[in-house]
Amino acid sequence: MAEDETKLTRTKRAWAAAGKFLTGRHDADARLPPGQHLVTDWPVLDLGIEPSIDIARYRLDVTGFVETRLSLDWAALMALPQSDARSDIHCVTTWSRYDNDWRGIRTTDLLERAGLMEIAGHVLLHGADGYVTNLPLADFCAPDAMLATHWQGAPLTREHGGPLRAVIPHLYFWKSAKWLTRIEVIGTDQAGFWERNGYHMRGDPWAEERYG
Ligand SMILES: Nc1nc2c(c(=O)[nH]1)N[C@H]1C(S)=C(S)[C@@H](COP(=O)(O)O)O[C@H]1N2
Ligand SMILES: [Mo]
Repeated sequence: MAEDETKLTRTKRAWAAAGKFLTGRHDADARLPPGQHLVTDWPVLDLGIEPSIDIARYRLDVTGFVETRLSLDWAALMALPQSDARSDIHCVTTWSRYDNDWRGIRTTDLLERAGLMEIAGHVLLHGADGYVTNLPLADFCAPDAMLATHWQGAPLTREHGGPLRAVIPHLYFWKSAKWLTRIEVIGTDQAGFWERNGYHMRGDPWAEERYG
């Protein structure tokens, strides 16, 4: 697990306490959520450990409240339906980036293979760097939610979470775990890394759910 107390987390907790970036404006119809500004580049944000993942040894595990636990190697992942989806990125640090073309596996196509138990309610997404983030199953199963392998036609780079990252476009981007290695289906909600450090449990950009 990444160390909980760092300069970065202290800064973010202080921002949370001060309500930094909160504008109080709400317009659910606007494409650009309140308090966001557009960028055309793609900033890199993470805890600073960017694991190098060997595809030959890579596995994606699906554990917890599922009917069948999965441990899929790269070939098994590639044998699942491959889909394309275009979506916008909204980062809690106030940048948004429009029209990202993702290719990968729809979260629903993967979860269909595992089957959900009745008590399943949320997921924890685990990254190979020790990062964890939580989200409701309903958000994880949104129609444009992906386990992405490609961005704008090219394999995801390591810095952006390659070989496989989550993309949950309708929530702030901290919910989109990079270097995804495990999807843990849980019952009641449990806080992930940033959620324990002042960020919101859900993170809807249009409701400005930046801080919890
Ligand atoms: N595994 C992992 N995933 C992560 C993070 C991280 O530190 N580790 N940071 C999150 C945060 S805070 C953001 S804003 C996005 C940034 O993704 P990007 O670097 O591709 O822009 O990744 C999210 N996913
Ligand atoms: Mo972020």
